[in-house]
Amino acid sequence: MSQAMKTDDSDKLDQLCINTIRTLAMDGVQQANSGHPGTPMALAPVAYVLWDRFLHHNPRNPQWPNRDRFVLSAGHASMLIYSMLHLSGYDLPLEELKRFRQWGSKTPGHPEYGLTPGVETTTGPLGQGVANSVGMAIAERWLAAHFNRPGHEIVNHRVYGIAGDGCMMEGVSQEAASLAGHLRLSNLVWIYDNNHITIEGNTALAFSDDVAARFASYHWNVLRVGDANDTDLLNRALQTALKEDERPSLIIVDSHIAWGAPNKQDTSAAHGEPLGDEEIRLTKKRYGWPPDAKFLVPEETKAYTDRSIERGRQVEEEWNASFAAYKTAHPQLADEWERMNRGELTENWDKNIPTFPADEKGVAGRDASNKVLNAIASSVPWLIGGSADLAPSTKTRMTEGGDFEAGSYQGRNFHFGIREHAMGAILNGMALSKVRAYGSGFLIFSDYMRAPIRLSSLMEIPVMYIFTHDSIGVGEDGPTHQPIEQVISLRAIPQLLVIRPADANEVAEAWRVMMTSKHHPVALILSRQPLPTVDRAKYAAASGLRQGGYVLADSEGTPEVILMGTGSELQLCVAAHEQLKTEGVKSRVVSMPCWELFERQNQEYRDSVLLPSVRARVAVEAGTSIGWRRYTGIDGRIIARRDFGASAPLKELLKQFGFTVEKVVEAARDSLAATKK
Ligand SMILES: Cc1ncc(C[n+]2csc(CCOP(=O)(O)OP(=O)(O)O)c2C)c(N)n1
Repeated sequence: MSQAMKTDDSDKLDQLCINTIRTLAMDGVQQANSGHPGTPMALAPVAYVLWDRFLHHNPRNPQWPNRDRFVLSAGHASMLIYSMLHLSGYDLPLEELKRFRQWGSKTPGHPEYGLTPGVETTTGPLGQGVANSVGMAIAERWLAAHFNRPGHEIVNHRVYGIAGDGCMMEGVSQEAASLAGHLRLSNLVWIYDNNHITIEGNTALAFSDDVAARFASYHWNVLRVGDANDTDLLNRALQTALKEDERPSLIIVDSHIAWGAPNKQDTSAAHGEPLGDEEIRLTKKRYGWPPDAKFLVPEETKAYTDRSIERGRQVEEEWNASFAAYKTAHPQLADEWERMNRGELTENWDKNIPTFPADEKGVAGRDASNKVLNAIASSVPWLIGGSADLAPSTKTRMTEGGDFEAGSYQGRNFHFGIREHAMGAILNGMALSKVRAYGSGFLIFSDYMRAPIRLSSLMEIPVMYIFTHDSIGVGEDGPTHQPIEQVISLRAIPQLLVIRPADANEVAEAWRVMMTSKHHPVALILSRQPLPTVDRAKYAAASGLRQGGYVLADSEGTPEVILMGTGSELQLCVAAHEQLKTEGVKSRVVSMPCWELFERQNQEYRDSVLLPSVRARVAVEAGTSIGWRRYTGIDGRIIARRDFGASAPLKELLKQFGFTVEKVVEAARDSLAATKK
């Protein structure tokens, strides 16, 4: 215990705080009888030095926009952040630490954004947190480039992340680190807890990378601290990282899991199991702690808490003064900043969104989206985004935006490289920093970014995913590129809005929904191929999309059969409706671009669209049939794809797979017959 040798008061206080963090973690996990005590015990000095000497934050206002960000990517070590938050003066009383992992507590098993004040992002799925931190560092660079003016530096924060071996092994951290190094994000510091222990045992079982060499090759500034308990060395390493202005920094810290536990230190048992009462007593004795005291926060640690609160107050006060001066000098920008931070848009932000005229030949979903995107971009400066190397295909480039590149951070078009997983996690970090961020790719590769999409949904943050090439409509590229189960698998994610517009005007409406969504991420599903632009004078307005599903075309009097579809298949329903009309069959066409929005409508509205008395129904979607039964009922018919696609020209595929007007008409007759049995 090197610090035990030191005698001056500040060292004593440091040691006391560090041991408080350790023992709170041990006690919290023991009381819950579940959790991960070892890593908080090992990293207590690291977190303490970082928070006490480096982190600019205000415990009394966790939302202060220019705060430094701290991300515990090793989310299982959550008692570390809960103890730090409590000790640093955040609104997280000791009672909450005692209720670790219990129903309704603010101390869930893994840190959750929006639940615990001071938690910047939800972590637990390893690698996601550090990848989010790259998004936060990117956002900081962009915000600084966009908002700062000479003599007015209102954005200048840093982003710190703590990663374990697990984070380092996960591919997403490597994709994100590669991009961070390329972009020269010197505002980013990762601390790697090099403790050689994971769940199954020593990392030697599965991991022998030279992490330092790997990060050096990613153009990172790599530093080493040989002992996690050496607070002086940690201090120096962090200072060195702050001086670096060309590269992100990685501080590799050698630590011992469950440091100080006589029988559990350096064992995988200490990773994810309570230490046990006896081991806790022995460990506390070693720390010079009263062995039987539980959740002890010594009175003396208040000196640190007070200091942390006071510093936070001061640092925000100074910033508030500089923001006031900024507001006087640059009222327009200050207004933008305030709106953005409140999650609002500019006034008349949608004034340039075009209306598309009826057109049989039509427009591809992706092309219509590009027009709408550019129209919105002209009035919402903090709408920024890009693609995983597919912008020419996804049509997500902002023509006036410029490129976000190393050293040229004002550009609005981002190049994530072919790194879908990291793109998703980076978008989460960007959205958490309040910019309106979008990322695009082929729908088929949404599978690569499913984990971050799930997390943006869990966090209820409005990330925008633009997925094009939405079905077998892709044609010749074949089954590897033809989404089948992707749309339904996205619909399975709670809180995510999945919108598959049927024509250009529905695309425009979808963007309206997407831009005004504050608490839901949106997946916009667009076609590669042209879709006829529906004649809205003849049929209903596209604004019906806001209800998720709406009556597009109707019969006189009660219809006998309801035809419903999304995206490229809606046109089949419209054509079938017209044909049935000539045969004297009364049908209704329902456009169903967003199931989630439809489900949010009241029963009365839903019944007015899908009349309960009409049991003859047909649903058409060029994806899997799963889920449609809910809307068709047992007598309904579903035209969908139950197997993978194939490589052939689109027209041939549609014929082979039964996506034709004739098949829809046939299915309608079939369903009508079924209801009469
Ligand atoms: C993506 C993902 N895969 C698996 C897990 C389950 N898991 C939680 S912690 C852990 C081991 C992590 O080891 P390390 O990062 O070294 O943490 P330490 O043992 O040092 O606490 C695993 C596999 C997870 N949380 N996320």
